Amino acid sequence: MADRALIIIDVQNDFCPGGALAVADGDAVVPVINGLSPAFEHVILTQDWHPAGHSSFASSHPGAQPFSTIPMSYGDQTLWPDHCVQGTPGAAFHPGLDWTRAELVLRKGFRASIDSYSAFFENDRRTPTGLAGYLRERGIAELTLVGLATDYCVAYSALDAIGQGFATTVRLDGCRGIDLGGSMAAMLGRMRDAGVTLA
Ligand code: VGL
Ligand code: ZN
Repeated sequence: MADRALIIIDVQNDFCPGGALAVADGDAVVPVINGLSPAFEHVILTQDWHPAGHSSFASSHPGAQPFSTIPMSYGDQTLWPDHCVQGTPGAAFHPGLDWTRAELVLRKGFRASIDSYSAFFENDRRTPTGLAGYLRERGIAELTLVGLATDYCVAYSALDAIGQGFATTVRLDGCRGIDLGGSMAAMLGRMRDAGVTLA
């Protein structure tokens, strides 16, 4: 049987209650993920990791409000409150998350001019992060995704994982969403249609 990996998406303080871009009940995923991870041969984490002044921050665009959308060279980009700034406590993993067994921490969103929701491709949908190659080279074919946020980084990662040929499951009990303008229902539908197993 091919190896299976648990991919833990962005379980960082800024996405948990009290954080800069808090997802409702975000910290509830921590005990669920801690319970799941011992069953996987491979544990991989992603970390949203923006430089100060990142182009996805509303504060970088005079007059723009958080949660509005602006056109960028690579397509529409939602603007967020400043979050997950490199080296800050908000960018650290939730202190209760057990990531002792993690073999890879993949950082994303570190280029100032482009955001990256997916663990596989930046928001231009073309620039790879290297994760697909890493997984293939290590013989990992089955992925289970958990983390924050269901309708952004988890969903875009799951859609790209399927597109890259990985058998992909999202464990919804290990995820929480932002739900901006119906994004939760929309992204659950897109994942289901693409062949992601929603468990
Ligand atoms: C995320 C918005 C901005 C996420 C990251 O982890 O889902 N969402 N940056
Ligand atoms: Zn971000």
